Parts: sequence; structure tokens; C-alpha cells
Amino acid sequence: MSDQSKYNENRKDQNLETFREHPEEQYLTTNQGVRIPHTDDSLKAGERGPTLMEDFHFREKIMHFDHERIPERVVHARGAGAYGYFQVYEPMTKYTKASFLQDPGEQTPVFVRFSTVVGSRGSADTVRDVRGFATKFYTKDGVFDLVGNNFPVFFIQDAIKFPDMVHAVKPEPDSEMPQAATAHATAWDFFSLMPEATHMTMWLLSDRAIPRSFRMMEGFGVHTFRFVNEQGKAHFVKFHWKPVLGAHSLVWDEAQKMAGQDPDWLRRDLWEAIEMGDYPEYELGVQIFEESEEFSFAFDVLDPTKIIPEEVIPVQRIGKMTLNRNPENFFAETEQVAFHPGHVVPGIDFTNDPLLQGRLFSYLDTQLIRLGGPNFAEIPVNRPLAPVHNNQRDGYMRQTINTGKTSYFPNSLGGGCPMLAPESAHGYVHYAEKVEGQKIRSRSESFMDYFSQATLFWKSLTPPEQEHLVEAAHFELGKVPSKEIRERMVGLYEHVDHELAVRIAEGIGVNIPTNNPRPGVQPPSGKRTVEQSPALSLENQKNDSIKSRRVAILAADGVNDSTIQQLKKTLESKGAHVFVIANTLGTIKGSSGQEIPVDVNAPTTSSIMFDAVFVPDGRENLSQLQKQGKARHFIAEAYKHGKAIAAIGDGIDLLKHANIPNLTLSDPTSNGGVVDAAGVVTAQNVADLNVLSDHFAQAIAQHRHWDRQTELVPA
Ligand code: HDD
Repeated sequence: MSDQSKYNENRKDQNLETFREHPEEQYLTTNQGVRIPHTDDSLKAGERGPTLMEDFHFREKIMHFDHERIPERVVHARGAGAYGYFQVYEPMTKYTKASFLQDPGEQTPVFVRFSTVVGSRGSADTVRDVRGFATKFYTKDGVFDLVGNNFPVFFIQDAIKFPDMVHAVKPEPDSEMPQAATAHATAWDFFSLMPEATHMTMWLLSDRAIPRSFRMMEGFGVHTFRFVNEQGKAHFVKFHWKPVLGAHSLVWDEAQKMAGQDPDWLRRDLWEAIEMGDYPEYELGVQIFEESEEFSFAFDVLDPTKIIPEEVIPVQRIGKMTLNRNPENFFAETEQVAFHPGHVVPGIDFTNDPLLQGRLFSYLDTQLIRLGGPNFAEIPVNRPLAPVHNNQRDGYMRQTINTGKTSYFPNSLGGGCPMLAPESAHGYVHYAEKVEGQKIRSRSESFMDYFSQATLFWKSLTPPEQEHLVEAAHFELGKVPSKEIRERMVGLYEHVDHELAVRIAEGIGVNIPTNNPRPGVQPPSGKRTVEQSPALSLENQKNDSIKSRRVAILAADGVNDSTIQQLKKTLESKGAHVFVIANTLGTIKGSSGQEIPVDVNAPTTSSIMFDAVFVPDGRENLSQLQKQGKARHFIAEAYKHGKAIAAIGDGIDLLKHANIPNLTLSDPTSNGGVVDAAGVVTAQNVADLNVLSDHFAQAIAQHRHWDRQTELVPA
């Protein structure tokens, strides 16, 4: 097979090329291809007279503009997408016949859309919310959509509650406030009356709800699915995405400030990373278990408010996805992409999870209103690479020109085509699960343990992560005017963990209710689970790389330019991006007289745009920086947010002037050496720059340093 014809990542790109419009060196035309010499004035009867009906160019241009908008997604309206490819590590033949999971030499093109859930299309990226993580695999056997989130659980157990849940979390219907946030009365009213949501609210209050980057975020298929192999044998499977850079988060203060300073933070990060060649990578993980194990757990595997702890069933990493191309047109691609959990391929099948079952209706249905009709699969980004032949016909905006006389089956006039595909020709055969039961509108008792996994989550967090969760609850519930609702929530958290409830109650002016019966049932004893799951803590995530991390160098005239050059070299060799920040754009003069280009001017930025900050030496440099409130605030804020900070020589003076109490800095009387105190790395002696750079890199890789006294830092 030649490289050209191989099934590889370029396939989808080639497929899209048919639809691209390239304006270079072309004349302006109408939609009918008529060339247009003048588009600045309408056609009028006299220079000051009325516009004429016959101005076809005017009419077409305005008509098209008037119809530019389509309804935004009812949830996940704000998103950003990217193309890439997926490659499996080893054949998964034992478990599934899914074609894209067989050949390690094959690249399957993908399109991924990341999103927030609550906010509208123009809302901010860094709000406290769940993030969508939807992947479209253009496989040889058709499109497979893995429509997941960055949390492994969901608020509700049955899809019939989805409209209620979404109405509650969206802006309130009378005032349309607040935008893009759950910190309001109706959201917590609903959660307080739905004990099944308690586990998910813990995730929402945790740092997971404010990711540092879409590139540093886990993804989860949430539901239990099925893998089915050639022999028709099924295994249960849970899907995970594991970011190669590890999962990392912002802090809440940073997230809030970012919503004003750069509401596009996450989409910009994704876009720029791809443009710079820092391709986001995620390993596909699977938790696979036998059908015979279905009832061996202390929870129901069909219940989407439960995880299967990784310590009970390990996550096998079976392949890697690389995102390497930005879309060319946001509307055509990212906005019009249509995901659907019902888009499965042979080898992947559903389970009876009632949330999943309901989703199988909703996503197909929503595309009709959003994209205007049943032909949305013909929109370029949605087109499968596998050939499409069927007897579905017509409808709004039909693109395909079906040839032949027959559009029915069976037929003899069309030679019986398109033919039925037997399983041997990769026809999709639904897994023959045995099902029987009475029609009944109720819920299984096995779904009614609402708290034990919320407890597991709480117990698996480190103390700083727990503190962040409690602070988040103070913020979210602090925005709820009704004392009854706040009290009901504390009542639910009391069933999760007494200390958690006490700490939350303290900040929101309520007591733990005295009459507080525990809804639901206790989990069955003697079945498989764990008391703690280290995999749930972000602090146990990978922290060995500074790849693509943003490092600020605060500088002014008189800075030691060789310090800047050396530090830049070391950090960039490890994959970080280093930016010189000064008051104005252009250049500053180094102490050797050399001009140093300024990458970012101070008015456009602040510490929240960076992962770490460095202050170089240079006497004049320092005397200028010390006079800049913004430079001092930069350090204080980075310190407050737990970021790596480094300074060398007289650069250390700026740290002293940043109003940070009890800073441990390198001793001016010592001859040399580097001090690393909770991610604040200093060296008096410029000769120690290389050692300092290495320590600084390690401190950046740690992501955040919580072992600092930050309460008194005024930032
Ligand atoms: Fe959903 C969009 C993920 C439950 C109904 N959902 C949507 C998107 C993601 C998810 C990532 C955005 C896709 C894109 O980027 O275009 N949804 C989930 C997950 C769920 C979940 C992980 C639970 C495990 N969703 C869920 C339920 C329902 C829906 C229970 C309805 C009964 N979701 C929708 C929708 C959306 C959607 C209304 C809005 C736009 C769209 O589908 O295409 O149909």
C-alpha cells in the first residue's frame, strides 16, 4: 500500500479540501459566480435617491447576513476544536473488533471539540464548570463519537432529568443571570433536592472544574460501554483520556481574573499550542472487565454517578491521540460539528445506563434544530470517510446527488443495491444482550447509594485540594440567598463527611441540620471498592515536564542580558516558552549595552497569564522594577497562586518589595548556593545561574506550591 492510499491522518484533510474556498487572486463574486466591481454603495435612483430593488448584489449580501446565525447548542455552547489523529499501541482484537483499534501502523483522523457546559457562545472560558471533551473518530467502518466530559461522573442518573438539571444550572429565566456559572439559587436548589447529584457537585467544587488548559485535562466517557470482539464476546469498558502533560488546574482567584483579562484563555491556549507545534496529546485509557463481574462492585456499573476506581480496575493505556491542526473556519467546523453518543462502529456497543439510553435520542434530535434538518451528516466536518450508501433521500440542504431509480429496499430494479452488509463485511450487529422486564417507571435500588463515592472523592484529595473545595463551596453557596437551600446542601455534605460539612457550614452562616435523615441506601458490604483512590487527586498527576509552560521575565533597562539569554536557553531546551515583559513594547537596553526585544508589554498582561516568573539581576533594572506597583503585584500574585518564582543577584530585591511575609530567600552573606523554599528559588551569586535554572525548572514542573503562607499576601 503506498503512503498516499494508506489510511492516515491526512485522509480527512484531503476530504475537506473539496469544500474549501481559497480567495487568493480571485475576483469578488455573487453566490451565483457573477463578478462584482463595486461593493461599497447600493444601486440608487440618483445619488441621493432610493435604493433599487434590482440591486441583486445588495439583496443577496444583506439576505445572507440576516441569516448568518444558527441556534447555539442548548448546552456546551462555547467550545474550541482541533483536528488530529489517533493511533493504537497494540491490537485490541481480544476485546473488540473496532477497526481503529487493530493496527498500530494506522492513523485514524479525529476532530475534537472541548467546551464549557453552562455558558453561552460568548461567555468566558475559565468559569467553574464541567468541560466537554468530545472526539469524532473518522474510522474505516464509519464515525465513532466519544462524547465525554472532564469529570467521570454526572449530576443525574436518568436522562429524563436532564432538562430539569439544565434549566436549574443555566442563567435564571427571569433575569438571565448569572452567565456561565452555577453559583446561583436555582442550581443549588436543584442539587440540594437531588441527592444523586452530590458526588458530581464535589467534582464541580474541586480544582477539576477550572482546568489550566484543555491540554492538561483528563477526559471520561462516563458511561460503561461494551467492547465486542469478532467472536461476539462482550466486555464492559469505561473510556478515559489521559493528557500526556498531566492534569493541572488554575486557582479560583486566577480563573475569575482571567474571565475579565482573557475570556478566551482556554481556546487561545489550544490554538497557540497547535500553531507553535506543541501538539496536545492524550492517551486513550480503558478499564475493561468481564460481563460476569457486573455485580461484583459496591456500586452499579450502569449508574453514571459512579466511577470504577482505578485501583479496582486499572486503566490500560491503549493508544494515543495527537491534535495537530487548527480548524480553518470556526463556524464551518467547530460550530457545525455534530456529535452523538449513538455514533458507534462495529466492536463498540451500549449498555442500559439510563442516562446513556436517553442521550441516544437527544443528540440526533438536537442537530435537527441546530443545523436545520436531517442532512447534517453531509456538512464537511461531519462526513464520514467510510462511503455512505442508503435509501434516505431529500430534505433541506441535501448535497448528495443519489443516482439510479430505486430508493427502497428490497428492490430488483437497482440490482438489490445498496446491499445488506453481513457481519463478515463489517455490518453492525447489535450485541444480543438478553433483556426482559415489566414496564416500570422507577429506579433500581442499586442506584441509591448517593454518598459513598462522594466520600471516596473527598478522602482522596490532599489537604490543599480539600481546602480549595471548601473555599469553592463558600463562594458558590455564598451566592445562594436562601438559607434553607444552603442548609439542605450542608445536610447532604454531612452524609459525605462530617468535617467537610462543618467547614462548609462555617463559611455560609448555617448549621448542620439536626433533623437530617440520610436519603437512599448504604452500599452493599463485601463488594469491590476502595476507601481512597490516589488517582483522583490532581496532586498525584504527572509533574515531570515544563513543556509548553509560560515563563515571564520581568525586565527593564539595565537588566543583565546574559542572565536572560542563559535562562531562556535552559528553559526553552526543556520545552518552555519564555517571555520578556517590560513596560513598553520595542526593546530594552541590557547592562552590556545590548538591545533586548520585549515580547509582552506590561499593560496587556499580568501574572495569571504565566506559569512562573523570573527576576534577573541588574542594579538599574531593579531600581526601576521596584518603583512599578505592577511588577511588585506580579510577584505577589504569582506567589499567592502557588507558582514557581525565581530571582538571582539583586533581582531578589523585587521579591523583598512584594509584600510577601516570611519569605525564605538565599542569604546575602553566603558565598553561593541556591535556596528553594516552596517553589521560590533564589541565588545571590550570578555564577549559580545554571543550578538555579535547574531548580527553577523543577519548581515549574511541580505546577503549584501549596506549602506557602498566602493568607496575608495582598494580591
Ligand atoms: Fe450532553 C452536548 C457530554 C449528558 C444532551 N454533551 C454535549 C457535548 C458534550 C456532552 C461534550 C458537546 C458536544 C459538542 O462539542 O458538540 N452530555 C455529555 C456527557 C453526559 C451528557 C459526558 C453524561 C454522561 N447530554 C447528556 C444528557 C442529555 C444530553 C443526559 C439529554 C438527555 N448534550 C445534549 C444535547 C447536546 C449535548 C442537548 C447539546 C448540543 C449537542 O448535543 O449537539 O443534545
